[in-house]
Amino acid sequence: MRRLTPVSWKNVRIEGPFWGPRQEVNRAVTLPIEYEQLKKTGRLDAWKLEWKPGQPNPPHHFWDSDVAKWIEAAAYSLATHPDEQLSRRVDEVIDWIAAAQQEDGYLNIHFTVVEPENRWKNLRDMHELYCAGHLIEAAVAYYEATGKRKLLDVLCRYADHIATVFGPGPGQKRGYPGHEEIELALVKLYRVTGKKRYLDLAKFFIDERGRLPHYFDLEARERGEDPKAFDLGKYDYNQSHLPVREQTTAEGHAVRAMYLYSGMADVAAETGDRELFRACERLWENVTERRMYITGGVGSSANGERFTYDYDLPNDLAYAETCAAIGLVFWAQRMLQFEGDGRYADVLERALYNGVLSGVSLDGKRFFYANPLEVDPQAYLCRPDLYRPQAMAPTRQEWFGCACCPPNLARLLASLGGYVYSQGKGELYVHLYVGGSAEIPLDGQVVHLSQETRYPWEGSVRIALRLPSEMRFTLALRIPSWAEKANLWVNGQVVELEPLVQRGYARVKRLWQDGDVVELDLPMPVMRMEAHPAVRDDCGRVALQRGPLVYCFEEVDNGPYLADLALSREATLRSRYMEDLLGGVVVIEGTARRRVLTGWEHQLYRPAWSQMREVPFLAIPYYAWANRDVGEMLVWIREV
Ligand code: FUB
Ligand code: ZN
Repeated sequence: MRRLTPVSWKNVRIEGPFWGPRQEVNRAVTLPIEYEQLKKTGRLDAWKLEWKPGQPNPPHHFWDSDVAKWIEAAAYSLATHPDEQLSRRVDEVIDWIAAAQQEDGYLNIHFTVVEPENRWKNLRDMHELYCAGHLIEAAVAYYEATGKRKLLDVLCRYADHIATVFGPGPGQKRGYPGHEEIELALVKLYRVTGKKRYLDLAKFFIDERGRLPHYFDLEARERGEDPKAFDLGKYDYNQSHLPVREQTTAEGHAVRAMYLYSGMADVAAETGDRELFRACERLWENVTERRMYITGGVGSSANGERFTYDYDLPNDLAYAETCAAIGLVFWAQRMLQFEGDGRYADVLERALYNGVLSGVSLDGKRFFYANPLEVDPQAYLCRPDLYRPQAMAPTRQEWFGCACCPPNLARLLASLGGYVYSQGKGELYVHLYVGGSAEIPLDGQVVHLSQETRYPWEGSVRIALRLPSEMRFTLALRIPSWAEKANLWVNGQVVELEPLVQRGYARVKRLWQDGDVVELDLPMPVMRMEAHPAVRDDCGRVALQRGPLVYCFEEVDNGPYLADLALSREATLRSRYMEDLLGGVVVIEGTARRRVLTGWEHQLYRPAWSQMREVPFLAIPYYAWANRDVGEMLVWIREV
């Protein structure tokens, strides 16, 4: 049922001018910083299980996951950039993790030292299966990157233990995680070990969710609690309000939803379950057609970090957690493999270049948790009732009490190579235009492919093929939905593109020769984007987009009161590469209108007589905002 397989991150080297330096900053700056934070906050030492009741800083119930994500990120990085110190650090942490495993295979810091009597008693809130999932992902990645089995063996034992506790058999619990994650992790474990019991367990967790009698009610009663006292609302918070196949709208906590849908797509792919895949498609349509920001951010509300209702996409109160945009990338990548349908790659790219990348500063040292599309720093300072402290700060933070986003970013950036290509029978797909090279197994041979490009600043891409012998296959090149009038050349000869494009890819089928060169040009004019009229916060406004990048206005370039800026429909919009700005970015310039600021002393309101004046404006890529002075920021600008 799934036609394509992603080419592993191990086989892809990223070297181009945009992502190359970012991966290097991730490796050389972000990973060491995160290690220090994990150490400083007690997350690493916690594995030694030395904490005793009464001592300060008890290990939190999902600290395990922060460390696991860091190991996973380190693994991807080590696969392409050997690093002695990093490797030693990871091995040491793995030794602690292995030593923390209990006799029966159980492995969780909090429930070993803080409340051992409560193991598996509160799946709804306590993240045991979530932590297990992240540890499994780390183990699989580290094994694949280095060939070292220690962590993998530990996690296989733990997964085997979990498979004895949960399942449909007599004496087993028919539970499932309150925070999804383990489902997709178990599919990875199945793929690397070939052991079907892991796939069966993933499927079990997915199919049990939302069934009646409701497991979270049963376990709450067993704890002596009233299930109705659950303070996060109804069970749509954790997507257990209905069996997953009956769900048609994305509800609840956005990160949980993204991980669940990713796991559903994985299980559908492995089992050929069309009904489950159709459920994914319906949810996809709901998210991307009604509940997603133009940046690929999802989860509009800080209250429950969750989805709300169709077209509710406030800009200033947007939560759009970095982890949720990352989760959307995971899900999109999985959906893309079924049919090679470019609409999934379009969303993947939108989220990656905007809602994900905004999560980390250019120097790799600071992080956003929430990713709003409009900011007035004063509002954050004075309205703690509306803006969640730290998580919604208008400046990136060094770390968070709840530190899910920084290591999530690190693992996505380090594994980016795994999102660029897919291969299927007689088909090689290029989803993302990223400079570098790849060794791609195809029909029993290895295709060596290299990409040269300045994407996303320029839309021209040169792809060179090195083949062991001539090979017939289809090279499917993504034509992003924003790209009109693309041009294609093979060995310098123009190829008519239109007849080749299906579902967002130009499918070039031929007998390829060693040394063949393909050139693609994707013109990148500045586009004014509008939102569906039901998105009330964007009515009468436009957002600027060029290529995959969404742009924003910052106070440091445009002065204060950004909401007063208005763009006329006729305004000429020019783009220009500025090497010295923000590490080198293409900016968008032009003139906008704003009111003349005279005569306002001692007045709050007056009859409308203000003159408008033309002012130059400068917009920068959204991902790069908040890397200079603290100030206002705006994505959707008024249109006149
Ligand atoms: O609950 C674990 C993680 O912390 C979630 O994925 C994030 O949304 C944050 O709540
Ligand atoms: Zn997060």
